[in-house]
Amino acid sequence: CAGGGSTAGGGGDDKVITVGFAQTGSESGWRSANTESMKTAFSTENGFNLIFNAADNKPEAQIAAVRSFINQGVDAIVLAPIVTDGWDDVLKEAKDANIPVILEDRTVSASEDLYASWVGLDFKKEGETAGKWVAENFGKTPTNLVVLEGTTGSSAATDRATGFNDAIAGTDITLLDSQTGNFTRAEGKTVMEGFLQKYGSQINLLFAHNDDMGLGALDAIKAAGLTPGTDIKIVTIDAVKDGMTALADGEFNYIVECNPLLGEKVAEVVKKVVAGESVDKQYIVEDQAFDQEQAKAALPDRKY
Ligand code: GYE
Repeated sequence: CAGGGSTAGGGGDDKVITVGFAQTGSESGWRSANTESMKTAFSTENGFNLIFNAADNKPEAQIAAVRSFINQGVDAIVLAPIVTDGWDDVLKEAKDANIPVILEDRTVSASEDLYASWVGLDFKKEGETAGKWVAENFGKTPTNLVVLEGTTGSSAATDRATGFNDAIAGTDITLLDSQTGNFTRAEGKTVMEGFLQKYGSQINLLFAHNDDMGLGALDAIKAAGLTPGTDIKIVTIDAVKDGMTALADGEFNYIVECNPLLGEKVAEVVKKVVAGESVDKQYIVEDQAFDQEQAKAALPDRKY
């Protein structure tokens, strides 16, 4: 391309790329950080025209958003699928219209031929890391566990549950109850209230599929006169600032990170796909994990 840099920023190609991004909604701190990362990466300065849609975690609304992107004739569609199933038809429609689809964050059960690439996280490994820590610390004494699950049917919830359950198999940990809190603080609180009414101080351990549900549960635990982090140990996933603060303050006991800053990588993949260059079928971003001391050390530099 002649005289690179004719557009502002590092866009390279002169042609603006119109991208429809179908986000899940705004259920959590992780999601806010992810949306911001995507909007920054898909900026005008970077050569994009971004059409953003958040579906309020309603799968039908998200399918409708993707269909509307197809009708608008966008250059590419980025999809953070709320649930795994139900994508075959609309992804086929995108393919027939020659519009490439790039998945970010969660994945789908549809055939791999129906999307160009997936930029995401190893949710099963996240669950496993949480489960291993729990097994090491509580696996040899009788321990009663409750679980706050993420959105039912999402790859994040399904795979985290699988990884966690595999890791605690054969330990002295007993699962009292497991219910969805839809990745939100409000539902995390309500479901935990229900658990506490039913099982009271029998509960020794809470595994929440994300920080926000764990943070909601803190209110319920305190209202029941119990001390989070001590009477009930708490393990979560994400490592957003509020979660890390609860961990550093001793109210959580362990957090497995899930990196929401995927925007730059997704934008790079979209540019390649639109340019007809080959890309990998999946890019998995690495996560770490934190105990209370590690959270104290990491907190000052936390970006989200
Ligand atoms: O853990 C949760 C969010 O899909 C990884 O969705 C994402 C999850 C994340 O709402 O906080």
